[in-house]
Amino acid sequence: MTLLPAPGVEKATEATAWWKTAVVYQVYIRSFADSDGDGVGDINGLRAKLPYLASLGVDALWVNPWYPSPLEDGGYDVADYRAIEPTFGTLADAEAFLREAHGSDLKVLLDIVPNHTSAAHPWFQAALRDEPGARERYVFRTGRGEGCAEPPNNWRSIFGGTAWTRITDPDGTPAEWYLHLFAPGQPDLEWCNPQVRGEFEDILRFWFDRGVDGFRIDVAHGLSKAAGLPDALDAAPGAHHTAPHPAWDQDEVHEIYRGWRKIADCYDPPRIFVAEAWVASNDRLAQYVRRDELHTAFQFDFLRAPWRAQRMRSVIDDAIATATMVDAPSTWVLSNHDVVRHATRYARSQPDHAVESEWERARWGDERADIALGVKRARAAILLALALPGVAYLYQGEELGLAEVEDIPGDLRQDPTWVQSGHTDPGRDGCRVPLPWSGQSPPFGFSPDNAGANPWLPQPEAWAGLIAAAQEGDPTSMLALYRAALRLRREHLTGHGDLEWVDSPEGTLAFRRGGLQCWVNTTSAGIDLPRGAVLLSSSPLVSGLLASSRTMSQRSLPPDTSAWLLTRMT
Ligand code: ISL
Repeated sequence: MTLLPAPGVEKATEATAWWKTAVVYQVYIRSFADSDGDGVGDINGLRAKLPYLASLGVDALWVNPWYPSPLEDGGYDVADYRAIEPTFGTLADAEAFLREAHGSDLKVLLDIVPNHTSAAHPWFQAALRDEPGARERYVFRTGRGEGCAEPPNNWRSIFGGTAWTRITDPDGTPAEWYLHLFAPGQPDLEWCNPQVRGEFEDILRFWFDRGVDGFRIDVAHGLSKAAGLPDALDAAPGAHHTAPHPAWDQDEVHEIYRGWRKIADCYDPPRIFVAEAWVASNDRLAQYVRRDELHTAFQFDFLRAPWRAQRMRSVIDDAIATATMVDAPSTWVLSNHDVVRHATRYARSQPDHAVESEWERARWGDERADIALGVKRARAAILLALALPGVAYLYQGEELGLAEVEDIPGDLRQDPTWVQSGHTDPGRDGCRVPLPWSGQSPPFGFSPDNAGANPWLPQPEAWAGLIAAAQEGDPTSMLALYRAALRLRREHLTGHGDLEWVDSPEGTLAFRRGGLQCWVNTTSAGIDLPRGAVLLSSSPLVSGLLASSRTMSQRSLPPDTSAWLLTRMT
């Protein structure tokens, strides 16, 4: 690869850049495919599935953290940013994977975790030993109250409990507290320290030099904290999704990303970023994707929208307006490794407010899930997401129609949320269960036959009906729907930027992009569709005779169904 002498050369081709219209498939590597039979997914398992991913029709893969890690938080606790977790493989395996993915025309995004390291990282170990300057790379503070026995402020960990842990000096005396916005095994880094900045810029180059096409930035809104670490007005985890909070979304963070952008622009082709930033408003989100900062940022309002046309429409309008303001593409996500799978979110009554996963999980015990309904809506939702302008992210297993696994026994749960919430929130394991590829019983081809270990989370027996191998040959399967939608999106939608709403009855959505119309029915009654060739529908359409004519047939769009129609260009 060559380094360009002058950043900015890429601007000429930016209008058609791949990352503006891509469909990105998220690989949660631990649960994707296990090549060596230890019950944990790995890089060689992923390599073996590249033909599957290429034939699905996606443009890029985002691989969740694969670095050495105690795996206290599924790899988001990184002990070494320039190597591979032995359970997942070797650096040579990673390099082979990058070559092979590129050979299959797939770009690769990695996950960078700059807000915190693992407590096992040599920097934190040096900090515990109180080596000179080592504690300045993290956020250590003296406690409050008598004997400094109270945490330095009222911030809460996202996983539950206080965000501070007190250490003891080598002689056993209680000493300072360190900040961890997530698990105690994930100490927050001090981004005012130039050593921290230099280290991460070097890590970016390490992977860019190996051909990685970009990074998803974990907790991109967390790196800078308000000076003096003041108490939060509302300390509840997640409160900052709707209001300012001194731990999150501070203005100083943008300078960091301006530096990162310069590095990415020095490569040919330029490398790209997508920010995971949970912030209080779209205006705040737009700041992350200004022209000299990051390329894209996840827009989570769509993922949090209930299955209600009016709410979805306003979320879509807001997201597009914000992205347009800063000339960035919108990003559409229905599921990821942190939220309840959408086939399950849509399987219960739909509230009239944004759906947070904690809220969703809290009602598992009270309301039965109608998974058939959830899956029907999930089929309709993907036709909506893939018809929208911008980038779409798919989460592994949604193309098989997997629902959340709600009944994992407590003693097998691994997400720190489960323990840190005092066993009140089951956490995120239910969307991370290893994929079912083939066969009639666990491990469903996830691990080789005669594997020495069970999958790291138990798979439901009922997944026998959802294995990829069976869906391959079934034109009515979820997999077939995804394949068809991805092919038709390439043929009819790439390059048609704007969305234009079309009048449609209450409880439905209809819009035009280029020559295609997308119709979505979230009501419980069928609606008439306009004329035009039906390219694809998420469930079978109903045909009947028009009341006004004995010959002309009228198609009706059933409840919880979407359709793509080919209509005349206007
Ligand atoms: O609101 C939040 C914090 O601002 C959370 O939703 C947070 O953004 C989210 O939990 C961050 O997730 C990412 O970082 C975590 C890891 O556990 C998740 O899996 C990852 O996606 C810590 O690294």
